[in-house]
Amino acid sequence: MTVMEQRGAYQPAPPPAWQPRTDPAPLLPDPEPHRVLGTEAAAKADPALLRTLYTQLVRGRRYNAQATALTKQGRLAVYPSSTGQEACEVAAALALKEQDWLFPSYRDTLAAVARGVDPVEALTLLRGDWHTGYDPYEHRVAPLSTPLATQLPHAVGLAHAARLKGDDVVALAMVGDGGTSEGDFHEALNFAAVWQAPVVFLVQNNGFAISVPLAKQTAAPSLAHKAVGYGMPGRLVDGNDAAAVHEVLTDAVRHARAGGGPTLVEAITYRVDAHTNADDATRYRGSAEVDAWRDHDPILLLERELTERGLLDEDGIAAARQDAETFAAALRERMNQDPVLDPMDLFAHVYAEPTPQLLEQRAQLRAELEAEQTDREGAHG
Ligand SMILES: Cc1ncc(C[n+]2csc(CCOP(=O)(O)OP(=O)(O)O)c2C)c(N)n1
Ligand SMILES: [Mg+2]
Repeated sequence: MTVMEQRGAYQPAPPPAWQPRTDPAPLLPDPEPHRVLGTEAAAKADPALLRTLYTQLVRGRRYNAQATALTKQGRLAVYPSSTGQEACEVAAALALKEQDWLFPSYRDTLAAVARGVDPVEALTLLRGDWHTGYDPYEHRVAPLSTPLATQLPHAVGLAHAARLKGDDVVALAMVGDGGTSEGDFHEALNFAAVWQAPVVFLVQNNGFAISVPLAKQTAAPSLAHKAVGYGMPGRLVDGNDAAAVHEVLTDAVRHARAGGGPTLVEAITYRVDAHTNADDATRYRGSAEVDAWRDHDPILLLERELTERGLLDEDGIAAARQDAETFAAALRERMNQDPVLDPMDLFAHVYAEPTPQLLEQRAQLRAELEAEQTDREGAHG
């Protein structure tokens, strides 16, 4: 059969199924990162919220410094600091309601703490003691995820399931700029948009994935633009402007809660410290860049706004610092106590039904521990 003999009228355009299904224009991120502090919009911001953000940011900065110091004292194995990123960390926690879920990455201990997780329990993983030292259900904070982006499909699954059950739950999942190159990022965003799951993705674009700068990570116009390809809105926000991050995340959470589906938020921020205490950032970036970001520091921005509006004075600043010192001192004291660990716990919570190999190894370890105990008693007796 020739083309001329085929039945039907000739249609140069493909049938409707091939037409774009969504107008991409409303999904596109704003051309410039959204800002509140230092703009006219700040006058509308709630003073109580700004004060809370300020206190939490000051405390968060001190928490980061204390945790980093604990690595040097051998009390923590490793700490990925969020110094410079405290606005994102705190705003993420405050944007959620009690019944919602937070899905943090390894850098987001502070977000977990700002949501109420015990600061020592939040560091258990980084101490090398337990995989997750806190009960994820208590404050609805999923385990800090070290494998990049794996927390994102988990967040989508939880949010989708909650929606099917009719529960009023939104999941907020945090990921780094490097994490957006992972397959899990793609799968999570695709499922979230197709299912219209109540999820908010917060990408903290802190400029680096260890030593890899953003320019080598992606050729996308921005990370927020990636949202459009999946059919969800992308938002771009100044990640060091705590009021702006809080506003954008609160809007996205509200949108998700109302059945409007997921949003991808890219917060432009900067990792002031090295990747972790084990990394030397001077090998791949200059101090001028770091200094430029220090001038756009999240605490500085908030302090300037609050003092200019007469909402904060020297006493207020001193009180916030004192609160942070008290918090850090309590953390330090508790972290300086040796944890009581039972080696037999190695075999707990791995499988619901332990494998024969695990049972054998468990018996072997128990026998060794008992032999050691007998030796010790013999030596003392
Ligand atoms: C699946 C996976 N691949 C590689 C790594 C090793 N790794 C740990 S952190 C990191 C960089 C991640 O950068 P980014 O997502 O920007 O987060 P940031 O550390 O800047 O917060 C890499 C590649 C990992 N943890 N998981
Ligand atoms: Mg990064």
